[in-house]
Amino acid sequence: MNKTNVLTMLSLCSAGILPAFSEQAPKQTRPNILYIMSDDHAYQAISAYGHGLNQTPNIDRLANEGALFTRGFVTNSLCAPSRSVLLTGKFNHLNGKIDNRGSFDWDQMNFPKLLQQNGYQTALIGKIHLSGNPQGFDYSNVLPGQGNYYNPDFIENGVEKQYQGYVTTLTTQFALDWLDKKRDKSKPFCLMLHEKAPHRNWQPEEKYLNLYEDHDFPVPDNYFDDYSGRGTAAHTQEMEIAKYMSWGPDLKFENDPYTGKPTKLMNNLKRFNEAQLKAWRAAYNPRNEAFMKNKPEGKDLAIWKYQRYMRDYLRCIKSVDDAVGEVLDYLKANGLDENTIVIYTSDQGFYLGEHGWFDKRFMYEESMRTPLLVRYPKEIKAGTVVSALVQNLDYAPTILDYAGVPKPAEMQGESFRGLASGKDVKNWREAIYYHYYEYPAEHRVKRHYGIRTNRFKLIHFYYDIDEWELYDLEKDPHEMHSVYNDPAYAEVQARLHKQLDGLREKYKDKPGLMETFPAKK
Ligand code: SGN
Ligand code: CA
Repeated sequence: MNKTNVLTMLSLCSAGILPAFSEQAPKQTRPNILYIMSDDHAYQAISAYGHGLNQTPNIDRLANEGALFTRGFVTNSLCAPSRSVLLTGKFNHLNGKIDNRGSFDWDQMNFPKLLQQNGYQTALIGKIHLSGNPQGFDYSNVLPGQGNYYNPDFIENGVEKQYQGYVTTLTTQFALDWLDKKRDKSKPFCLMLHEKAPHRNWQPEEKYLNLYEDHDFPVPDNYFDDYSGRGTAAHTQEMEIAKYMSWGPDLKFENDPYTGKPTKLMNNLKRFNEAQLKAWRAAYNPRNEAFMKNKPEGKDLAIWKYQRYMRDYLRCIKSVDDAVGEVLDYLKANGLDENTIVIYTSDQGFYLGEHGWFDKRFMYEESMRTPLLVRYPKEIKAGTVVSALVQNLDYAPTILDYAGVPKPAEMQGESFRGLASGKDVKNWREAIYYHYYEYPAEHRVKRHYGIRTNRFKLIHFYYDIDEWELYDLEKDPHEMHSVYNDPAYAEVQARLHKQLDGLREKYKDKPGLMETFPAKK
């Protein structure tokens, strides 16, 4: 190749038109990527984050041997929108998937497509919750919609089939099977392993049905929050454990303890085989009978519900943690652990009783934040802690960066590769942008957008209200008291408004743009 040809090749590579690396390039220069994401896994329920609720020794391995991000956030705390941001590196107002309803445009650019074009083998296994056939994957085996915990259907490369077994175990098995037998081992891989658990309504694996039964979890200090100090949105949500958990699928009663009528739990249990049903009833029936004998009331009942929720939720996480251990062991046993970047995250955070809530959606901390742990021994020192503001918007650019593939101009996130390897990254962002749209809908969390800096959070609730909230996270980490219009914060407020306008402009989220996606009543 002469000099001009080399230069042409280089410029075509950097424009993303030609593969960034030729097929002959030494394989070890291109790392594998194992992206593990669970559904609704709160950072409070990962022991590496230090909340002391439960133990997740396998997920913790990623933090002990790699980096733990303490300020990882999503741009919209809901499943399908979060996944669309992950794939495209673009905010929802530009990738079109603003809420869980409506279709997703798979024809648009996504990072697995770019990896594929650059010689990677790609696979998507587990929950994706985006309608249509996944694009960008050499292999896909996904749950339809939300999927089921027991004996679920999977759609393998477009063909749907029911499998016997527990969803977390099956998803992990399919992932190991692809790694071991189905992929082209001459190419680097990007495997997206998406666990359904611990999504509502928290059906534990048979072997964990009794785990934590004798353990009482600490009740958050603001469990009996009365929402004073905040605006309409916090008062009108439908996320309170005490009020909105169903006796059937959520709290596991086959008959309503007050009316005696059959609950909807049986709909869920229809997929169970006899042995599974037997194990399930052996676990829940005696507990439910004990409840019937001594029905708690008022605050005691609210705490009882919290305990049942936490036990089931954390049981589901136990299986997820096992799964992470299995894949990490596989990488190690097969000599893949040094050259594979392992990422663990969730599609958003979750309330574990804070403000009395379950679910997510709000820009308040527990749902806007999400766990993020990254292991890559070649670049990331064991025990690294990153406190810079990062978002799921950054995942696609980061993965492309590690793979040596140029980031397309339309991607809005930034690579956090430098932060993970402990570099002092100059000019890293000082604020992040959030926008939630799914209203009116289940849980009735009003539409809102806002900005979060290291210390402050400014939120605008809109659509059928027009209210602002401002939090000083240093003085009020649990967001109990909005200081919007408090004269002591006048300067901060003005600055945040300006910064928010700047972010909306930077990310091209124009006032009124969301009206192009009319809310369904
Ligand atoms: C289901 C749940 C909701 C949850 C949404 C979205 N209800 O509808 O509690 O908010 O999913 O979750 S359930 O009774 O059917 O479980 S998401 O993670 O997919 O966005
Ligand atoms: Ca989710």
